[in-house]
Amino acid sequence: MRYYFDSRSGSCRRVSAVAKHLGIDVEWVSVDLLAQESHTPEMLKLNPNGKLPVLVDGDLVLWEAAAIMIYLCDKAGDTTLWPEGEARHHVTKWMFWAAEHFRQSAPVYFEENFVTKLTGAAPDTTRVAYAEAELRRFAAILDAHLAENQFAAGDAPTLADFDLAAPLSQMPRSFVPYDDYPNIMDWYLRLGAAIPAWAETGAELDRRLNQLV
Ligand SMILES: N[C@@H](CCC(=O)N[C@@H](CS)C(=O)NCC(=O)O)C(=O)O
Repeated sequence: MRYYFDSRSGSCRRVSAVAKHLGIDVEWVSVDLLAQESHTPEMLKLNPNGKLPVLVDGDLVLWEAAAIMIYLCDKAGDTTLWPEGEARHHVTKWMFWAAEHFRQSAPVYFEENFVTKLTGAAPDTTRVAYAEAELRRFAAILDAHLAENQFAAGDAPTLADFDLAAPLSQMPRSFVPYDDYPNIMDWYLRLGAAIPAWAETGAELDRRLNQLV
C-alpha cells in the first residue's frame, strides 16, 4: 500500500494517526503541498481534486481521509477505532457531522490568519466573521456532548474523534477560538493521551509548520 501524505496537513494527520496506531505497513510517500506537488499530472491521475491524502492498494485508489481511515481499519480487522454494531452508527453520525458542519470553519481561519501572513495578503474579516458564527453554533453542540462523554462515540476513541479533532491541529496558527469551549479542549488532550500516534502526528505537524514562520 502506498500512502501519499504531507505531515503538515490536518487531513493527512487523521490517516497517519490511524496507520501508526494500528501498526499498518504502508509505504509513506511524502508530497509537498506548498510546492503544489499534489497537482502534478501523476498525482491528478490518482486524485483529480489535487488534494491529499491518497492511498493506493493494488488497483484501488482512495482519496478522502475518512474513506481511507475506514479502509485501513477494515484491512487491519480493527473494531476499536471502527466499532461494529450500533456504536458504528454513532461513529458515522459524528464523522459526517464533522465534515458537513464542525470542520467547515477552520480552513477559513487558517487561510485568513496564517496563509495571509505567508503571502502578505490582507485577511478578509467578513469571511472570518461568517466562519466564527458557524463555528460557535456547532462547537457549542460538541462541547455539550463532551461534558457527558469521554469521547465522541462513548468511552473510547474512534475514527469520529480523529475527524472531529483534526481542525484543532492548526489552532496555534489559525486561532480558531476552540479555547472558549473547555470540554473540547480537555477532550483534545484526552485523545492525545489515549492515542500516542495522535499526539506524535500533532507534534510533527507543529514542528514542520513552525519552520515556515
Ligand atoms: N475532504 C478532504 C480534504 C483534503 C484536503 O483539503 N487536503 C488539503 C490539505 S489539508 C490539500 O491537499 N490541499 C491542497 C490543495 O487543495 O491544493 C479529505 O478529508 O481528505
